Amino acid sequence: MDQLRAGARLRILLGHLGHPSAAAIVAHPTSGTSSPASFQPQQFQYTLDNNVLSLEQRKFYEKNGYLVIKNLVSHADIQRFRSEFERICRKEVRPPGLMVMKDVAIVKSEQNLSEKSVTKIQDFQEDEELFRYCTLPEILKYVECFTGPNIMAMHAMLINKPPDVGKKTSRHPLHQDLHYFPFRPSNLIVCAWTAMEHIDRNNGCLVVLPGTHKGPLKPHDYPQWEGGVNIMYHGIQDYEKNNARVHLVMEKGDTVFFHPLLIHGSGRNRTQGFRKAISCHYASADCHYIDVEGTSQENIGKEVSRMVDKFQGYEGTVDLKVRL
Ligand SMILES: O=C(O)CCC(=O)C(=O)O
Repeated sequence: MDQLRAGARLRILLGHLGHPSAAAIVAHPTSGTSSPASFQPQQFQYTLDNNVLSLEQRKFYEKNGYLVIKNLVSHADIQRFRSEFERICRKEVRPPGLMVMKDVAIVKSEQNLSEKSVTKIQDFQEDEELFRYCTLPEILKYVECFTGPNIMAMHAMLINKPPDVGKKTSRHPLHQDLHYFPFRPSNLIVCAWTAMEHIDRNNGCLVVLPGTHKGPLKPHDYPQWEGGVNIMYHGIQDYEKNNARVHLVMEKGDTVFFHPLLIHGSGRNRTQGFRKAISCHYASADCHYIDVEGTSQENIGKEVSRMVDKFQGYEGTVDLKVRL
C-alpha cells in the first residue's frame, strides 16, 4: 500500500492481484443481487460485477454516469478533515507538494492564508490525515466497482467554496474531469466527492448533466465570464443546452461517484458559509498515460507546466502526467 511512483502521486491503494492490502475490500453485498439469471453482463460497460452495487445501482450509473451513496463517510472523519484543513490554513502544517488555490475575487482583499482566502487545496497525498480520505475502506469499496481491485489515487482535493462576493467567481463552470487527466481508458477512472456539510443550490451544490459520460471529451477553455474565473477552472461551451440538469442536494457524509466524462460543475455560494467538500479521483492500475500534445488537452497540459514552474520553483519542467 501507499507506493509512491516516481515522485508522483500514484498510490496503489489496494495491493496487487492476489495480495490485497489492509485497505482491500472483498465483496460487500448491498440490497438486491448483482447478477440475476436474466441479467446480461455485456450490457454494462461502466460498472463491474463485484457484488457491491445492486443491479439497480449499476443500471443507474450506466445510464446517468453518477451514483450517490447516502451517509457513507462518518461525521467524525469529516471533522478530522475539517480540522486538518484549518491547520493548513493556519500554516501549522504544510505538506510537501500541496497546492493552495485562492479565489480570484478575494485574493486581493484576503492576502493572508486563511479559511477565507483558500478556495481549494489539492495534491494532499503527503498529508497523512487528509489522505486518509482516499484510503477509507467505505469509499474504496465503491471505487472498486468502477476501477476493479487495483486502484491508484490520482488527484485529491478539498474544496472550500467561499461566499460569493457578487462577481459569481464561486461558480465552477461545466466541465469534464477527463480534460485534466492524461491517462486512459476513461471507464476505469472514477471520482469520489463527499459533502462535508449539507449542500444545496444555496451554497453551490454539484450540478450534473446525466448521461453525458457517454459522449466524447469536449474542448475546454476559460469561460468568458464577467468578474473573472478561477485559475484552471476551464469549462465547455459546446454542450447540449437542452440536456436535463440535476442539482445534487447532499447531506454531510453523502458521497457521489462519477465518471470523468460526466459534464458537471457547481453553482454560486449565496450563503455566508464556506461550502466544503473533499474528493479523490481514482484510476485502475491498468490505465496508461497518453501524450496530450496535439489533443484538446494540450492547453491544460501547458498551463499546468507553466503554473507549477512559477509557483513551486521546480527546476525541471513538470507536465500534466506528474502534476495531476
Ligand atoms: O466542488 C465543486 O464545487 C466542484 C468541484 C469540481 O467539479 C472539480 O473540482 O472538478
